[in-house]
Amino acid sequence: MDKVILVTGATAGLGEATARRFAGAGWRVVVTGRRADRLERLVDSFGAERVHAAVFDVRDEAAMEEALAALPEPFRGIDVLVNNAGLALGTKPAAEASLEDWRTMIDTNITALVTITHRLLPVLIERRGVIINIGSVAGTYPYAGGNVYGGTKAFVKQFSLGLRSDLHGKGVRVTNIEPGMVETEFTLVRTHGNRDASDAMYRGANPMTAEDIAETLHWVATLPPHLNINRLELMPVSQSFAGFQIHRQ
Ligand code: NDP
Ligand code: 8X3
Repeated sequence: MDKVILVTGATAGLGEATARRFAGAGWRVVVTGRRADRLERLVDSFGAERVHAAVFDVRDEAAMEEALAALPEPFRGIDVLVNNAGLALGTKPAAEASLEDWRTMIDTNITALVTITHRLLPVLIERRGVIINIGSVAGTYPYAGGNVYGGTKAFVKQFSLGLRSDLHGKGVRVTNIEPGMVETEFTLVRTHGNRDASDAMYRGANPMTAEDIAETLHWVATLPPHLNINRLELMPVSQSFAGFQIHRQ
């Protein structure tokens, strides 16, 4: 297998499960993230000929460029880009939310995502590759406290569709994956490290697993090249929709 996939945010959750799924299927995998020890664990599990660790903060364009320029030759021909690195910070209503948290979400979920996509588009076009962006149900359905997080994921959805238009005729596929609740470190990060709140979120909910999403990504990436999944929304059976809220005088 000479196919290469680059997964941003592969130190935990969806990204780590995706890296394991593809490496296990014989792909070469470039894993990225800030926590080098976790990336090294993936290299140890699958071997340096299969997994390459590129340690950088996605918001640091110079560090990203340095890491990509230093990719060993067998990992340079990227066929699949998974834009997964991202986060939510906080659940407070807009007027009480932290502006710094908002900026961190925008810098990570939007600016970094478009930066690495722009950087890798030439190789993805050359290889008639696949771009898989990790959006969210929060990009379609608003909920209280979702404010900027939902806004960033709405951007990711529309950017994905726009990329499809711009890549018309080039054979590059683009998919926006839009998961609902998946048990990962997502809520721990969102609550700034509140383990009890994170455990409470998932307790008894039978959420999706990171492996569920990794399996879906593997399916999307290995479909016949004439077939494009534009958007794919997934939820655990335990999650559904609620109605509008009405404030009465
Ligand atoms: P995790 O917190 O478990 O993983 C997030 C990953 O993103 C980590 O590998 C982290 O790496 C990486 N990351 C975050 N910020 C940066 C940064 N500045 N630079 C580099 N890497 C970064 O969460 P999930 O796996 O759940 O989240 C993955 C994606 O899935 C996100 O985009 C999230 O919005 C989305 N999503 C999650 C859902 C859920 O319910 N869990 C549902 C819908 C979408 P490190 O900290 O080591 O740098
Ligand atoms: C994560 C899903 O519903 O917590 O994107 O916003 S949700």
